[in-house]
Amino acid sequence: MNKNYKKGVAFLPIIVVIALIIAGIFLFTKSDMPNEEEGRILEVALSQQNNSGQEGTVTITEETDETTKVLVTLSGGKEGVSQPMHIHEGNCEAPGAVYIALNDIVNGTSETILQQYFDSVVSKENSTSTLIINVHKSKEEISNYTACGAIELPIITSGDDVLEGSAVHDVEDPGKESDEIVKDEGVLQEEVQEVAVEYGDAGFSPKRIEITKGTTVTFTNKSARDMWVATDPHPAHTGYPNSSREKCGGSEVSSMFDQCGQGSSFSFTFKELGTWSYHNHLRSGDKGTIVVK
Ligand SMILES: [Cu+2]
Repeated sequence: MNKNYKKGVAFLPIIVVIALIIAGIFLFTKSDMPNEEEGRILEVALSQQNNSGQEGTVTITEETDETTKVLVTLSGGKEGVSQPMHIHEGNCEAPGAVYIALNDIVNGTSETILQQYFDSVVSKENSTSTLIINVHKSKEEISNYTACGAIELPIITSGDDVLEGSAVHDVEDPGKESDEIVKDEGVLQEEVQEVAVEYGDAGFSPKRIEITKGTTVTFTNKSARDMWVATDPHPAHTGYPNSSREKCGGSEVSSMFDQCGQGSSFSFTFKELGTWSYHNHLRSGDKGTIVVK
């Protein structure tokens, strides 16, 4: 019996203990995950901008009928003045494009019922940008911002009704990899469901996968060719609901199963049940199938 072998045996109990601890953490985390029936709530604090003296709270609530309610209270506004507000990409210092328009704030409150899933309100698919909620001074002075707050992901606790956001941006290492991680963690599932599909020289692998609704599939190009993942049929890309190659570059891109251009990876969250065949638009004979159950 050599020395190294003995060493290995001595370490065995330690390895078993570590494995048990990891299993324990996993089980604990799982039982702590929010239940879809519970209805998630995310609160975002609005801080004043440009010395407006306005501050408040946005409460985003997941409703049981697959809609999402956005309730806003804001102090310091002028009576009777309508203040437009939106969810933007970017950050409070440099707001980007408008993502979702909310109803104007009048006399300190605004309520908007959005006909879309909670997840798609608090995070934007296929985007690594953070989202912010922004209040404008008035319709006339739309470029003057008076209050702003960032939507921070992921939602990490579920013990109480109110879930608190926690930014993961500072925790991860900077760089492209971390953007991916942030984006993936931003997908708020009951359980984080992610599946990887590789595109190699022999095509997509695995060629067929079965997933549950809400699963995010990430396609990664490991081939020598370019990859542009798109729903069948080629070249129209109209198979997956709401998809069409003609709509690439438009506002509905995030809900389309179409990469809309070549890239080394593409992540898409499947919310529609069905059997969805797809192809590499740049080599349409390379095909795959995603079954969403
Ligand atoms: Cu195509």
